[in-house]
Amino acid sequence: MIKSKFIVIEGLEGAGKTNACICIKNLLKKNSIKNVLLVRQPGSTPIAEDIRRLIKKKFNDDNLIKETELLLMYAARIQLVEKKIKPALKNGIWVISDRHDLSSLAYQGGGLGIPKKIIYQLQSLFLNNFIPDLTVYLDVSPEIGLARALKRNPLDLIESRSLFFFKKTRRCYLEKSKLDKKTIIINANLNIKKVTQNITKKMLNWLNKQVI
Ligand code: Z5A
Repeated sequence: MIKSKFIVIEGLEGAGKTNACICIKNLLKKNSIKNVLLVRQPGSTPIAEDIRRLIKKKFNDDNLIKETELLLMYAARIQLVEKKIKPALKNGIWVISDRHDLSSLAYQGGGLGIPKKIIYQLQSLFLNNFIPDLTVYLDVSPEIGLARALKRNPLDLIESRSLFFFKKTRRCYLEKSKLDKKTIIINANLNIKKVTQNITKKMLNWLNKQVI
């Protein structure tokens, strides 16, 4: 049996993270890995879900300043990591997370311009050396991703930001992903069938390399 792993799916909105999570969960199941926990960030514990609602809400008489937004993302993340992710991994359960700390680096760092060294400090203070075993980054252009997201629902607070914000966010995602040996990059501009095929192929390749 392979030791349980922490797999993270990243990308802009409309990249197809929901589809990727399901595809990977099914692939693990086919390969006899049936104990899998799916989580999302921010969220997936009662407190973290409350933080998620707060972050997404539009206030008429107040707005989140970028530093508050970053700290709330981290608060939700630490709650989830400590309460659910680490205990699951310890009990032999694989974890697939829809987003993790790379989202903070890309959105609050790349997009909002908070100095990356501050985000790395938070990462090292609160996550220590807890890093994903694998990150699957779905690279989509903001134009395509936002058009997909808009078809589904009205845009929330973060989704309503400018195209320039999402271009900066994507640039940061790409820079980091290209440098990280534990990240698989998928072209998510393609149709859903092709994207699913590419995820399956690369995931199988990764899975076959995991030692027992
Ligand atoms: N955020 C942050 O700023 N900092 C952080 O540290 C963290 C998060 C952790 C979370 O909201 C927001 O928080 C997010 C980043 C920020 N905000 N923004 N903007 P969320 O969870 O609601 O948003 P999301 O993570 O971006 O989810 P999403 O919009 O649902 O994206 P998705 O899961 O990648 O998309 P999807 O549901 O799989 O697909 C969207 C639609 O596109 C759907 O109808 C699909 O059928 C369709 N789709 C998907 N793939 C394709 C392809 N390949 N072709 C055609 N159509 C497709």
